[in-house]
Amino acid sequence: MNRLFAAAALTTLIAAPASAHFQLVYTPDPNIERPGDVPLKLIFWHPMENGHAMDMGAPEDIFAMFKGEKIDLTGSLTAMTFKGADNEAAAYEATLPVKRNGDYIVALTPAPYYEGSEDIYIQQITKTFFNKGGIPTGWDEPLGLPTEFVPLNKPNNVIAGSTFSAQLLSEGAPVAGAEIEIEYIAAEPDMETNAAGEATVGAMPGGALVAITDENGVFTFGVPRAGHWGFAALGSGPDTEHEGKELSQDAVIWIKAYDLE
Ligand SMILES: [Cu+2]
Repeated sequence: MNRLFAAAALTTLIAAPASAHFQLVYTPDPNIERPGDVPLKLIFWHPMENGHAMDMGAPEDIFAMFKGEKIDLTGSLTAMTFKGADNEAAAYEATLPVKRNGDYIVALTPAPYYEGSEDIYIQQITKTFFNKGGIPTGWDEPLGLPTEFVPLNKPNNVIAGSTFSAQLLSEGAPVAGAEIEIEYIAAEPDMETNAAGEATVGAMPGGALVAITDENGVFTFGVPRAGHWGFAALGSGPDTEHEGKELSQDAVIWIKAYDLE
């Protein structure tokens, strides 16, 4: 709660955006038909308002889980510059090699980011789901991350207008009563230019969208629109300190919703 209030208070002072930081692991379509290398854009941004982008440090880890087999993606990391609507920021690219049918669950552990306005570090451990051939193979299994969301609906093809539920875990245990921030990628990044595209929606009045997990650590959100939706739990991870300062170790999950046509 503190961070939401802090963000709102800051807004009145410097007219900074009130919505949330979100770590992206982005590619336009998570549903893959042919084998090949899938480019991923790792961007730390305010995607719902097409707002300020933050400089990422070199990620601590990135891997994909495929049928219980861990594929190290750190060797594919390449620095790039993301051009947001307001500013440019250090970001990264990675490559996901997709060969066989099934779920490829990518987990990114970024370097802790120092947020000067709050005098804290933020580390958003982020899961994004890819699938080849429409064959489900483990999207509903936890990866054993320090904190993570485990989806209760298949995350790579949610129908716009339906609901999405997930369970929040910290060290494998459900987290009840956690605040979940909800975000939409308003201006999808261009894969060639690494620039934010045209915004399709504006920022919401009233600041960040928020849900609360129930006693089993589960939240549900009615997904109103096709596109990329992200969910973040602030401070749900076990690590609370980095370089002598407070660390918010967050869980982030991304899903892709489609219109039923
Ligand atoms: Cu922010």
